[in-house]
Amino acid sequence: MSDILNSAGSVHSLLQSIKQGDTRILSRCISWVENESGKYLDILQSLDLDQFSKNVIGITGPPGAGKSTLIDALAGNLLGQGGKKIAIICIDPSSPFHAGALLGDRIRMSKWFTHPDVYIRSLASRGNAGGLNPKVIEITDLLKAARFDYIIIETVGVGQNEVEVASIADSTVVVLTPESGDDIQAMKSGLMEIADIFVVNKSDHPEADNLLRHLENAVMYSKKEIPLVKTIASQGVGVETLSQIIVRDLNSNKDSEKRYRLIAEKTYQLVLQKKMRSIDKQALLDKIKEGIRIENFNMYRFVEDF
Ligand SMILES: Nc1nc2c(ncn2[C@@H]2O[C@H](COP(=O)(O)OP(=O)(O)OP(=O)(O)O)[C@@H](O)[C@H]2O)c(=O)[nH]1
Ligand SMILES: [Mg+2]
Repeated sequence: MSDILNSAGSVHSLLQSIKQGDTRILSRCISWVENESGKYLDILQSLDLDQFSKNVIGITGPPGAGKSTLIDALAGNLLGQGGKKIAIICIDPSSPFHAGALLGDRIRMSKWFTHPDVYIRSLASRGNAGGLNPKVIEITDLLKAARFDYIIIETVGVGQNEVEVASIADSTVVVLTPESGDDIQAMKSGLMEIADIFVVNKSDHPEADNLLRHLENAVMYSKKEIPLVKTIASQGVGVETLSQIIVRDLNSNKDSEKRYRLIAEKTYQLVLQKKMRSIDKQALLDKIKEGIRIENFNMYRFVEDF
């Protein structure tokens, strides 16, 4: 492996290895992307992906809704179809540190960690406020290059992160529980916009039917059709149905306009990242000092000229 990783001009062979399922090389390339080191840019620029293929599943919802438990069961179901390879990305907002993020999900999804057809990668989120990992777009594309049949991304939150994950996922599953009532009220219109599928998990809870009715009502007034699925993730109940609905949603011929918007949104995020990188704070400070020294400094004129 070290030969391929170290020698010059071997981006092609790296990508070949990734395509052939070499997860050690895949992991290394993901780390390069995360750290913007090694051949990361060459690799990304050599990707040859079908922008219209759909296999990215976003699973989002409030903390503790049962997302990981659901993914665990879902992975079992999808693998049961035979011959499928699954990648799971968990984005953990509770810890900005990698080790912490990894440990939490390693415990929850322990049974898949050694499965040859499952690849799990935990990513830290941007910081304590949550949000997606800034490299998740690129990492998802590497996983696509690695020819996973399904790429499942777990993110926490009712709020901004959900909107973000919807811009990466081909099918967004919003997991709610009877416990998350207040959040839903606050987010209703936003949730309708991003959800392709609603899951009412913990439906063993006595209030579950209330939530279901509430959502049914909301969905009736929404512009698009959003399937609702009741699950008890911890017992595997409803998982088969959910799995079928997700696969159907991925295979459906949704309007191509949405595809273009999705690609535009991802490109926008990448452009934003690139622009941010080009801002050198020390240079900014020096320029401000200079500006204040020689003229009547105005921050707004300065920003326009920057
Ligand atoms: N009663 C009940 N408990 C469940 C169900 N699904 C998951 N749980 C439990 O809920 C707790 C949280 O589950 P997780 O799968 O870790 O939830 P999560 O949404 O991934 O949590 P975070 O990643 O921390 O946001 C665990 O103790 C699960 O066993 C369910 O359907 N019914
Ligand atoms: Mg989780």
